[in-house]
Amino acid sequence: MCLCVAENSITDEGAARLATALEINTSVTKIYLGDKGITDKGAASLIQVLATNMTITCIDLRGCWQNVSDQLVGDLMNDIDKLRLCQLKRNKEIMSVRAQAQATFQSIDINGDGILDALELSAGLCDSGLTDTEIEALFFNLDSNSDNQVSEAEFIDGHHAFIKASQSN
Ligand SMILES: [Ca+2]
Ligand SMILES: [Ca+2]
Repeated sequence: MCLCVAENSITDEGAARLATALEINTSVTKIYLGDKGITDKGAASLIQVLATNMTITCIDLRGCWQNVSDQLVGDLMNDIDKLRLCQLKRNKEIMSVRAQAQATFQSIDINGDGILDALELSAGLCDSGLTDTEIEALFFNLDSNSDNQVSEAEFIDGHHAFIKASQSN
C-alpha cells in the first residue's frame, strides 16, 4: 500500500506523529511526501522510521524537494542503510539457526511423530561422548513444560543448550 501525503497541509509536527504511527505499521510499503509544509525536521522523522520498520521500501521525497535538503537525506539514508543491513543480517542468522535446529530435530526424531522421547535423544547423542546422566539432564533442560517429551518448538528454543552439550566433549 502506498501512503500519499500531499495537499494535506501536513507540517513537521504532523510528520512526526505519522512517523510514530508508522513504526508499528506493516501494510504501508511506500510513502509519497508531496506536502510543502514538510521540511528537514519532518522528513527526518519519517526517514528514521526506516530503521525499525522493515516493510517500507520507498519514501518518495520528490514532492517536497524544495524544503528538504539533499545533504540531510543522504546522511540519514547512510545511517539507515547500516541499521537495516544489521537488522536484515540478524534476521537471516536467526532464521538459519532455526533451520539448523529443525533439521537436527528431524534427524533425531526417528519415528517421525514430531516429538522426541528420552530414548530418541540418547540414541541421537550416542556418538557425542555424553554420559547417560548428561543426556538425561539435557532432556529435562529441553523439556520446558515437563511433559516428558521434547516438542520441535522446545527443541528449537533450547537448541543452544543442545549444541553446547553435544560439543562439550
Ligand atoms: Ca519421536
Ligand atoms: Ca515437552
